[in-house]
Order: sequence, then structure tokens, then C-alpha cells
Amino acid sequence: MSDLISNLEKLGDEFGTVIAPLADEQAIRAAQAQFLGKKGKVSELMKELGKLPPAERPLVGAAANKVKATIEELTAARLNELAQIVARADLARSVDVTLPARPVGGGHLHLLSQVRLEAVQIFAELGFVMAEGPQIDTDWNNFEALALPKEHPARDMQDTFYISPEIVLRTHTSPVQVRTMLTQEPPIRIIAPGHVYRRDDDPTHSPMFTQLEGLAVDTDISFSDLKGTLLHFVKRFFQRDLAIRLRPSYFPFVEPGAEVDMQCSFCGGSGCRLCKFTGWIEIGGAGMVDPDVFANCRIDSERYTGFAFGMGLERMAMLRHNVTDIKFYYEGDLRFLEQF
Ligand code: 2U9
Repeated sequence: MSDLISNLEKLGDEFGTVIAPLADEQAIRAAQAQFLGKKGKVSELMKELGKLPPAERPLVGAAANKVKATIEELTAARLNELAQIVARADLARSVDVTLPARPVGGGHLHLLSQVRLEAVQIFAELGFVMAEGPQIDTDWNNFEALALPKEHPARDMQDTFYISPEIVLRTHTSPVQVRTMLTQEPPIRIIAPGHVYRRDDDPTHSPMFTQLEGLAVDTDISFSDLKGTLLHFVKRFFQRDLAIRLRPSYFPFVEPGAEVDMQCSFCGGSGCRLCKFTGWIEIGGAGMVDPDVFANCRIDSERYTGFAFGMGLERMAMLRHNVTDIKFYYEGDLRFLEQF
């Protein structure tokens, strides 16, 4: 019996020696398990208990409990010691508060915002002032004032998002020009950028996109002013000496109306897949403001003439930066956004 008791007592000292060099909690807990675990050293010795006469067993049991308590105390003490070492090292660490902050990954404007600001800036240099309006507007401002008749396909439920029979998500930024003419006297030179909504969805069309429309109203505005303005814009925006052409076309709010093409920026006009081997790429529409539209906006068409134009900024950015799908603009994928 006394052998067993002294062997148990020795385990306490042995445990102390084992954990003294250990410097992390995991190793200390593992050592504790080697002594106190189910198959640990204390349990192994206790297997001898059954061989002793019953009268001697309580003494050995008491010795075992004592050694268990010793091992637990030693464990707690060593862990406490380690925590203090860590805390002291933490306090000893000096912090240089004068160091400059680590740079945060720099963000930048979205490609469409950049293109929009740039376009507004180019027109501002020609005397155009930016004008803005609500994205939800009346059927009258969006369609009626622009001489878009009730039966026009654009007014169909299939093409336009109606909030109610008289309220729509604007399908173009033209209601901004209507609002401006109703509240300001000519001369007017405005550029209206902003989101517009149409029920369209494919690789080159999105239900929401960004338009840039312009309007100039004055006593002597001519079609050549329109062409000169657009030519200047294309040259500045693409930073190339590209030509433009105006092809006769019909829009209810302009007369005459035209589709605006620019010389293909990809092949320089010699013909490629992008321009379908025509050398020209369509970038928007334009024309002289229809007298009916002037009448609706209380502008005297005997005294004033004006030109208007419109283009999609997603398309302009696609052409300048070779963006192949309009969805890339809106997905928020940094691998796309960080390129610009
Ligand atoms: C008023 C009077 C006239 C603006 C115009 C176009 C022709 C045109 C399209 C270009 C590509 C729309 O974004 S797009 O799909 N625009 O073709 N826009 S004339 O005419 C106006 C606007 C307002 C008061």
C-alpha cells in the first residue's frame, strides 16, 4: 500500500517537471490528460487498488485525490503564469502613434459616373448647363408634351413601366427639357444626364440605363449648330479625329430628325465586325425641335428654333472601353470595375 501511495505522490512531482518547459495552453492540457485522463498515469496506478485489502483502500483513494488536486493546481498555476507573460509582453510593446496610417485600398468612380461627368464637362465647355429632374414623371411630361401620340408603341405597357395610368418611370430624360422650357425663357442650353427605364433586357439593353440628352433653344439655332456640337463631342470624348454623319430618321418630337453615326472607332472607318463592315456606328438620335413640342412647352416657334439630341451612355462607354455586355456595369464585380 505504501508503495502505491508513494508512487501516486511522485506523479505530482513528475507532472511539475513535465509542464515546467511547456509554453502553450494546448501542450499543458495534453500533459494534464496524460496524467488525469481515463488512460492516464493516475488511473493506471489506481488499477492496483482492487488488489489491496478493503481497509487500506480509503487511504490510497485519499492519496489519489490529493495528487489529482495537485496536478490541477499546477496546471492552473502554469496557465496563469503564461497569461501573465503574454500580458506583460503586450504592455511592453511600444506603439509609435506618429506612424502614418496604412493606406486603404483606394476606390474610384464607377465607369458610368466617370463617362457621365466627362460628357457633361465637354458640353459645359460649349455653354450647356446640366439640368436634372425626377425619374418618376407624368405621362404628360414624358410623352404628351413630346408629341408622342397615344397609339405610339413606346407608350405601350410592354415598353414602359407605368406606376399608374398617368405616372411613368421616365423612358428618356426628355421630360427634363420639357420642365426647363416650361420654367425658363430662351436662350436655353441644357444637358440632361440620368437614369431612364424601358422594358428591355438583352446583352445591349437593360431595363434601366443612362441617357444623355441635350437641348439648345435660341433665335438662330440651325441644323449645322447641331452637327457641329455633336462632332465636337465625339472628337473630345473619343480623343480622335472621328467624323459623324446624320441619317434622316423619324422621331415624333423632332423635325427633321436624324440618327447619328460616328466613324467606327475600332477600324477607323475601313470596316470591321463591330461596325458590321459599314465603317459607321450608331450613337444616338437628334433633330430640330418640332414646333408642336415648342407649343406644348409655351415657346414661340415663330421666334425660336432649337435642336435636341440623345444618346445612351452605356453604349458610349462600351464603344470607348470595349465593354461587351451591358450587365457588367451593374453587377458590382470589382474585377470589371477596377479596370477603369
Ligand atoms: C425635347 C425635344 C426633343 C431628343 C432626341 C433622340 C432623337 C434619340 C435615342 C438615342 C439613344 C434614345 O438613348 S437612346 O435609346 N434618342 O434618338 N433623342 S431626338 O429630342 C428631344 C428631347 C426633348 C423637348
